[in-house]
Amino acid sequence: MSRIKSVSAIEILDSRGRPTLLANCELSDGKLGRASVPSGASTGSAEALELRDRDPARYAGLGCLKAAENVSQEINRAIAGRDFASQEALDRCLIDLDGTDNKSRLGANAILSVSMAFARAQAAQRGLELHRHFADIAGTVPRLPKPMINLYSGGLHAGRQVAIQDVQVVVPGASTIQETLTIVSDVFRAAAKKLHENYNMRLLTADEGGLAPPFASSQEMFLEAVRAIEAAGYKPFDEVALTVDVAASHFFEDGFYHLDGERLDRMSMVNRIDEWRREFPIVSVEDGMDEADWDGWSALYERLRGTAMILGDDLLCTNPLRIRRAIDEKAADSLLLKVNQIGTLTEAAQALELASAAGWKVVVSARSGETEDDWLADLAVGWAGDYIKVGSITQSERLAKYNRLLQLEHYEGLGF
Ligand code: 2PG
Ligand code: MG
Repeated sequence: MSRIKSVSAIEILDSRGRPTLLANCELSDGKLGRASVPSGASTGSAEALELRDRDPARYAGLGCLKAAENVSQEINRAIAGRDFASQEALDRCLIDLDGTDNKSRLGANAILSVSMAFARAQAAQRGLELHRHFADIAGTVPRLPKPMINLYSGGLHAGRQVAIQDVQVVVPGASTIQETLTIVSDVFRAAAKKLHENYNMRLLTADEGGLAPPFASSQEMFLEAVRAIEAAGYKPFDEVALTVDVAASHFFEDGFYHLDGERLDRMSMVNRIDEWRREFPIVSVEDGMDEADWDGWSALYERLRGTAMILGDDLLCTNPLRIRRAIDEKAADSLLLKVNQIGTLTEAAQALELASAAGWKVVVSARSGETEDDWLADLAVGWAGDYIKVGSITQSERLAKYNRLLQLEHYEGLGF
């Protein structure tokens, strides 16, 4: 039993300089939990609602004062002085208090900040490292996830210089996080050097720390990624492979995929992704199709299954109902898990359970707007994610997570 003494929240800034929330949860025995919440840019339309002030006089309307007040006032009044036997008991109470389907009254940012701060406070009360507490919440056995690390960015994360959003690298054969980061750093340096040679650019990075030179096309982005892997001395596919977040919802309009100046119908888009997969060492395709193009997703699944992960982000929004549908319709075979898409740890754990029971792979993911908080690393480890997706290795809000993985590897003796 954990009795809550009080909860409160303040507005802080994320890695894009936009407001987000930091919540504080104090238990009656004096144990404290503090957590901040991330924020996306290429959001799915089925995501829980992030409450913003919409006051144009502050942060162009993106302020979070109202959400902070909801935590410190209404949520605090509802839960202070009460005992909660579990994370689920607390989260159910928050969901009921909000009373909407998409957490739009109190705000998913407000609700998640409390859900996460309470988890930290409970972990402190139990004297457990956070990842162990997360594992107990979901009934999982902790294990290190393989990092999926951002190399190049386009789409909404880099001014749309090409249509697709992220090309990432994975190191299939690495046996530790340390080895993974060493190899990825070699590839990143080789890519940065080429960027200077080919585009006469210095190292400017996109929202998640990826490189974002003015590629002529998405195709060129893949080609340059392969060249960077080779220039760093590694064998594409076997030693360093690619994953892509196509984020197709963000260039789908009027029934067509507007890809780098082309206008593709559903099957042409499926064909194009398949061509990329044949030509380049791509082992995972995220959001290959628009979030509402369920038939397109099923067609992509038919085409790619067994050759690359068919990973749903905007399609699924970490929402158990949408995941159920995707399992039934054979629309995907992997879940991108982002807790703030659904708004509580309990619902995210349900999403995890559903996906795992269907034999899916799970990628625990950060958002493009992050803070220095590192709970995501503990979550990916505690919930035994197959992969963790945090962005590049160049910005501290990303490195906080990679560095936490290194700590868990070294001090907790955890492995893949
Ligand atoms: C995504 C994420 C992270 P955002 O699309 O997978 O890369 O982006 O947080 O902007 O939704
Ligand atoms: Mg995505």
